[in-house]
Amino acid sequence: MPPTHRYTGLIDKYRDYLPIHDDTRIISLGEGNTPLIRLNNIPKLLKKDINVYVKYEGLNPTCSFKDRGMTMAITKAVEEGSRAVICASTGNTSASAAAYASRAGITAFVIIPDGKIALGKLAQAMMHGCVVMQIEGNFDAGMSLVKEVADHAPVTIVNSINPYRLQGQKTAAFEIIEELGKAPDYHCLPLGNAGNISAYWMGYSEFNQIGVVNQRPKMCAYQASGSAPFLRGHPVANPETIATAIRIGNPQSWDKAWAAQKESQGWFDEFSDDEILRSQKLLAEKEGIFCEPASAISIAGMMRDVTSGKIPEGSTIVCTLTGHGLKDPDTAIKQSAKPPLKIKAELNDVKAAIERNLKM
Ligand code: AN7
Repeated sequence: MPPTHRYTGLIDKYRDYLPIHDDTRIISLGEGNTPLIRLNNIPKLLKKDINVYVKYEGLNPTCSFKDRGMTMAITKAVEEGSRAVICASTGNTSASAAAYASRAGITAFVIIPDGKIALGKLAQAMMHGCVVMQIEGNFDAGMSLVKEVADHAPVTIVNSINPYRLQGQKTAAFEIIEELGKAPDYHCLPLGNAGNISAYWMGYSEFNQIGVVNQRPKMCAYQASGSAPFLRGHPVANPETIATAIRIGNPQSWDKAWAAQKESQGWFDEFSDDEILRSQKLLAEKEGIFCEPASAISIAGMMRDVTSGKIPEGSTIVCTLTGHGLKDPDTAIKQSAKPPLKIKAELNDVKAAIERNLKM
């Protein structure tokens, strides 16, 4: 059999739309090309005639959407001769930076908040052998340190203030348009440091501008109530939420996110930790899709806005699931309604357990 087409990552696929030279050495782990899965059971529960898809970004190489931006940021850092990169992170950026830096053969320094990072993300950063600096402070403190130190040390910042990050991340919008044959009517996503909403808006706008589509979605972005600077209208000093990925009080892409919301005529909203966890569980139980708590806020948002009619019936909606559920096993296990059944290793006990627990 002749070899069929081998997917080699988003830079290779979308090089015509990215600031890449023909001879650029691409640092890739095959990121992008993630599934767009149609939800079946949750729309039925809502009793609404809607087309909802999830963009399952947890299936990227390091299990979050950050890989889309990181392949670009590390590729360009290497091209520009950089030997080291640095980022502040609530977890996923550090996991991705660590992996792509390893791939490139350069050093990654990551600054993470003390004790507030999900276990899977810490495992990734440690496993890839980057230099992990855990600070007595939150993400925002880490972010200011990174911006300061980059003026004094030979390191390239790979947070989303690095413009190549957003360039890579905009390709998620391209993929969605290609799969749907149009832009969705609404795009729901979590909002933290505000890089992703800015990148999606850029991607949708570019394909709209060159005439691939003639419409752009309303951008609907959601924050955790304890960490909701866009709802308060100003930075929040001590952000708190169980969704540690979006525990960010001073978002770096503040103006870009407001522009996306205004130009798209979308909106921001907020959810309690309980609501976030309930939507995470619902998605896992009803659709078989496991995302991390921060990602589930896009489901919470979609459900609230569909139920209220703010998103009308007949709409096509895409929710981005930014990270995989296995990133944060502690939170998943703690909130599971059913702990494992403790039973004897005997046929009758297993049979009885099956009969008691069959779904009707
Ligand atoms: C799963 O890793 O900021 O609004 O340092 O990990 O683009 O920041 C993570 C953010 C949503 C928010 N969902 O996206 C980091 C970091 C997940 C995330 C967001 C993040 P942005």
